[in-house]
Amino acid sequence: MRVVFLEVDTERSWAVASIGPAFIGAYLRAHGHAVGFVRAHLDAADADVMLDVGAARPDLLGVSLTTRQWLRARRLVKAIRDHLDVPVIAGGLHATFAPEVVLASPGFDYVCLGEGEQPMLDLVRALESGAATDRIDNVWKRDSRQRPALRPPLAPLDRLPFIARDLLDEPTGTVHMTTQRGCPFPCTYCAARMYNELYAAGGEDYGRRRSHANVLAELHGLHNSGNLAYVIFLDDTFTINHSWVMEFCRLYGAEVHAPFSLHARVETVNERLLQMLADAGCHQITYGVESGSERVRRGIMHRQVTNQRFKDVFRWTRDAGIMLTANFMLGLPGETRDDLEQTLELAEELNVADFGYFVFYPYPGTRLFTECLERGYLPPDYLERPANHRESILSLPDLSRDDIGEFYDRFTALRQRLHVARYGAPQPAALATVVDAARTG
Ligand code: B12
Ligand code: SF4
Repeated sequence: MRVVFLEVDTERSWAVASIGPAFIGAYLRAHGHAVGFVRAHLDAADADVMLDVGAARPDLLGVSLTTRQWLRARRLVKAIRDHLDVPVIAGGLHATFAPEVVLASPGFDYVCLGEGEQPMLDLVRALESGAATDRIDNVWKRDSRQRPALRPPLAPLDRLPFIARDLLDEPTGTVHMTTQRGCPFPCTYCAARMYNELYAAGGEDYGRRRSHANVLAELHGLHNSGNLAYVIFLDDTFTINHSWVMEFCRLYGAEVHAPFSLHARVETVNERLLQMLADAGCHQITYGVESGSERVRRGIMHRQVTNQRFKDVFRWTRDAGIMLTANFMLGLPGETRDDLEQTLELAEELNVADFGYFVFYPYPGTRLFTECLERGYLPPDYLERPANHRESILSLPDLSRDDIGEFYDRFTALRQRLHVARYGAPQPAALATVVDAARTG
């Protein structure tokens, strides 16, 4: 059977397509199925995407969904299905946490809840053999009333084939890697951690990490194919489990000679670990700061870290010779103008020239989403509105949309100011959007 994944772009600057299909595609190929890829570039008309999908001859069309991708994906799938008789399955975080909404939209036949490799293979096999498709764990068929059971997370992760990089559309030389799945932290705004909660409800632990040997084997393969200049580790928090990270540093430093970047939480690093990462080739780290108000971080975001910790870790990171990026969020429920002043102050004090700042958007499944829904902060048609990070979708009692917009503009001005102070020139527009596309975690 031939499965085609449709990547739905909603921004020009994303250099990489969704990772989920690259894992699933590799798994399907390893089991003898053909896999294709179509990217709906931002400027592409629906009719052209439809033609591209038709030309790719899918027997099954797969779409990976974040909340940001939902509206365009919905429109495209409807247009495709008006002309093409092909079953469609959606997966990813948005499909997992808003499955009823996805299945109620014309053109979507199945939704995959949670991890997708084995469920997708089971669906492909069932479709191929003409077997029933309404009893596959994790796969929710349209019109079947019962929510499917979840199978346990796939373990060990080393069982998975290396990702199908042709489905990632990554720039030559820059490779994207994940070494783990799941994040153990309790941040209330984060959609990624909800997989942990989803599986924990059934008594399963979603957290897993690949072995060093497995990660290194993938990197060696890329090196041998001449395609390894820079590695971007996409793990939510690369620096969990120090003994894993230290052994990684030793092996990577000795065997792989490509600079790399990663995401970390300040609670999970110390001076020694940062120095080891730098010695191994770590070139850049992105930290989520999110708020400069300890009250907001503790009480609303469930992050216990102090402002002083950010200052210390940022100094250690710089001392180790590693470049820094930081992300901030504005406009959470319960936040006030005073809190936002503190966030701006901390951003200035931390003095990071290239930081990301995002207006808070509540993702389905998260604790803050539920709170916004219950308190009536979300408009009733929230899923009909674009999920963007420049304007607030919420009606908050303590902050108006204009307040949030004002602080967003002040963040833009601060970033320009810090950039000019450091580099002597304003940040080019193209670079600004790349920073903007960074994750919010
Ligand atoms: C890498 C990454 C990116 C990359 C690639 C995006 C991607 N979707 O893979 C880039 C840089 C493009 C990116 C951009 C953005 N990202 Co991002 N990103 C991530 C990150 C850190 C890792 C994703 C990953 O590699 N996962 C590993 C794979 C194996 O897991 P997976 O994607 O969940 O896939 C599995 C299942 O979901 C399922 N599955 C997935 N797709 C499909 C499809 C089918 C057909 C099936 C059957 C199953 C299936 O099977 C997969 C394998 O088991 C996640 C955090 C996270 N842990 O998810 C945030 C995350 C996905 N990003 C997020 C956000 C907010 C953004 C941005 C909006 C940032 C911004 N402010 O501009 C943009 C929007 C991206 C978009 N296309 O809409 C949020 C999304 C929240 C939501 N509910 O929508 C996340 C969860 C971060 C967070 N902490 O909240 N991001
Ligand atoms: S924001 Fe980052 S650290 Fe917090 S739960 Fe999400 S992925 Fe984990």
